[in-house]
Amino acid sequence: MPIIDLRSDTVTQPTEEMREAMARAEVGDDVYGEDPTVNALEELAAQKVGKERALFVPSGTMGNLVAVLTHTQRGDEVLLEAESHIYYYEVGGLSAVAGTIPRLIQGDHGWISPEQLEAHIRPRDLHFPPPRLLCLENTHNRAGGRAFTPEQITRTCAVARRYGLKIHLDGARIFNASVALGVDARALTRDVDSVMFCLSKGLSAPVGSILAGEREFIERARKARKMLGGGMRQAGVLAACGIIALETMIPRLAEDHRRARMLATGLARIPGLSVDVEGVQTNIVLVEIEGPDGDAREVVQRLRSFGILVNAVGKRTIRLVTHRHITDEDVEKTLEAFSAATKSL
Ligand code: TLP
Repeated sequence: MPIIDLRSDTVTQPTEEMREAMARAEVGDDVYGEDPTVNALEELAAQKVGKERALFVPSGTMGNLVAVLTHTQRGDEVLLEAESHIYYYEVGGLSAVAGTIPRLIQGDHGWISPEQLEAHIRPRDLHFPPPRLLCLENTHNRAGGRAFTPEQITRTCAVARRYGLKIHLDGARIFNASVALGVDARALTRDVDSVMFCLSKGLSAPVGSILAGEREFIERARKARKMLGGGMRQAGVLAACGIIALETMIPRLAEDHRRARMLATGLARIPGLSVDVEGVQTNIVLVEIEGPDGDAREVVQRLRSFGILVNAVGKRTIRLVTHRHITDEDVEKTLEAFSAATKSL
């Protein structure tokens, strides 16, 4: 049975062009700064998000952790959205490794307004941990891929600046936001000190993420990456794919967004399911199982028997993520399978 894998855009396979580039890549020892392909990727990546320098890291999780480690000291307070990936899915690294204390802000569909931020910043006081860093997320994973505009970002960041906070952006899917909003990624990163984005999600590179920021920040981040064991050697074989990802794979994200909308529209028509269709702005769809016995895990299991892979992200919530391997026909088949799987609920 053919499998339709909507669990994540992380499942994308490298393209043929990437595989060829891997074979050809000129490499060196990147811990000595001598891998020309890594250096080329870092230069291109920094330019794409309008920062002085960039650092190639093995994963988004490590990129975010390196950022927290570099911006903070032990005992500092990090303000972040209650459903943010850094808090929810990164094994508590900001506390366990960086020794910081998270202060959660329940945002509006993943976004922290200037007023909310201001209400959560406590005055300097002997008793309080010093507030040091604000983390934002765009697009916001658990909010269903919501994309936040340059204006929203500028307003919230202005409050952070007023209180002397550093700002890190978890932009794992920043190019999805850029394509969906029709703005250059630089407009989404100009107000932040550092940004992490992933090459290995919708952009189809097999491995790797980027952390970008000012020169001095990236120099210190390089040391933090080394401490975490993320100093890689002939990483140019991976960086070669990252270059192709950034040069060729961004515009096609619009197709993933169109298919996510198709999915959302179709799912919303199925009795027993509810979807905020207008809220589907990028490549993530959240669908709620209604009814007293609605159980997302049960539906996930039933869908699996039709060859459809999706994730439960809440008791009643299923997440579907579109990507390069999902076709219009796959969307149709997925809708049919959902109809069948939810009939007897
Ligand atoms: N997200 C993964 C899972 O961890 C949930 C996914 O399938 O969506 N920030 C954001 C906003 C992310 O969505 C992810 C990955 C990361 C960071 C971490 O990236 P990796 O997986 O490279 O460590």
